[in-house]
Amino acid sequence: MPERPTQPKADLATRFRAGQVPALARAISIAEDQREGFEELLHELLKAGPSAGRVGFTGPPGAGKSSLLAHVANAYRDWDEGVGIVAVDPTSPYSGGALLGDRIRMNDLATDPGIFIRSMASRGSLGGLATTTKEVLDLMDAFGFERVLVETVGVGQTELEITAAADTVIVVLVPESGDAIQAMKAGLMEIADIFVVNKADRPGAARLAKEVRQALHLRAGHGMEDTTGHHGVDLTQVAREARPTATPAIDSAGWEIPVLETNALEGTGVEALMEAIEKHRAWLEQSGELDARRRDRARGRIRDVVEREMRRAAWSSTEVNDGLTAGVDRIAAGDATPYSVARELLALLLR
Ligand SMILES: Nc1nc2c(ncn2[C@@H]2O[C@H](COP(=O)(O)OP(=O)(O)O)[C@@H](O)[C@H]2O)c(=O)[nH]1
Ligand SMILES: [Mg+2]
Repeated sequence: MPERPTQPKADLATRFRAGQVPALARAISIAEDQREGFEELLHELLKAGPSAGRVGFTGPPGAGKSSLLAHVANAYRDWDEGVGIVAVDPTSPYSGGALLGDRIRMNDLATDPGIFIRSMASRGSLGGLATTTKEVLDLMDAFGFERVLVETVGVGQTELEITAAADTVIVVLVPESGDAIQAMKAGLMEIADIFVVNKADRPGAARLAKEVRQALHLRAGHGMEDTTGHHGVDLTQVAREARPTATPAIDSAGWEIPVLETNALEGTGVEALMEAIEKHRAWLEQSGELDARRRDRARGRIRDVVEREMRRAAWSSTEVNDGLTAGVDRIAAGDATPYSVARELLALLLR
């Protein structure tokens, strides 16, 4: 049987740059499976650096993240912008356009070539879900989508880490999800650029919005007294000068966090949400915060890749594996401990 011709990498990169969606899908698969040469490929494809507006949606399960995301995606499509979507929430029914059916044109989303949706498996990712998901976001960005949207369930460290790969983080809460204190405990207050209290049609929405505002004010009041911002500037002073009388919910970089109410079934409040996202984008660019966030992300990514490579280098080395086997015997014989064996193996690796 003739051998199936293998696609040379340069070719994939060329097709990717030409905007061919199958090439994006293939690049994502290669990154997800960490196939031979995937880092070479990522290097090649990600040279241009980030340029998309990245928006993250997080919050408890059932809050309406997918529903809101679909509205936002539709709005961008109306502006004729390309949209990449990454869903880490395994319950998000994006495939097949099932989400809310025709009510918000999710069917259009599933067949629209200006939209690319990828669901990430929440388990069993080879490189760690967070790192791989960030790579998928980067690929969608590099592919040329103007907007890249990501949805995660705001519960664990992994999800929070993924959310931090967005420029604008929207935390979606609902009356059922508990009070503002719970959101603070879950670390959601720290990462939110915009708060949305969804299911505004349900009782308790207005009260929750009020609680969130109060919690933000409290944090702004206490948390900012003696903190300095990212750039060593006393932002308390900056914030005071900018708004001498108000006590707004300003975060440590000087952004006033809006708390919005929406009804994702009806689409109520979605317009205000779009405005808030655009306003945040403009603020990110003007304040230098976008640059600061991208630098932070680059730093994190370098660490991720170094750690992943070190792990791979360690456990793919015959010498290290032999040392591991021998070490287990020596521990069993009472001649060593895991610490002494680990030190020897590290010495082998770092010599
Ligand atoms: N009553 C009401 N239901 C909503 C609203 N937004 C979403 N839902 C419903 O809540 C459920 C969960 O929505 P979904 O977007 O999947 O939430 P996710 O888990 O956060 O992505 C679905 O049945 C939606 O139809 C809303 O504003 N009001
Ligand atoms: Mg969802």
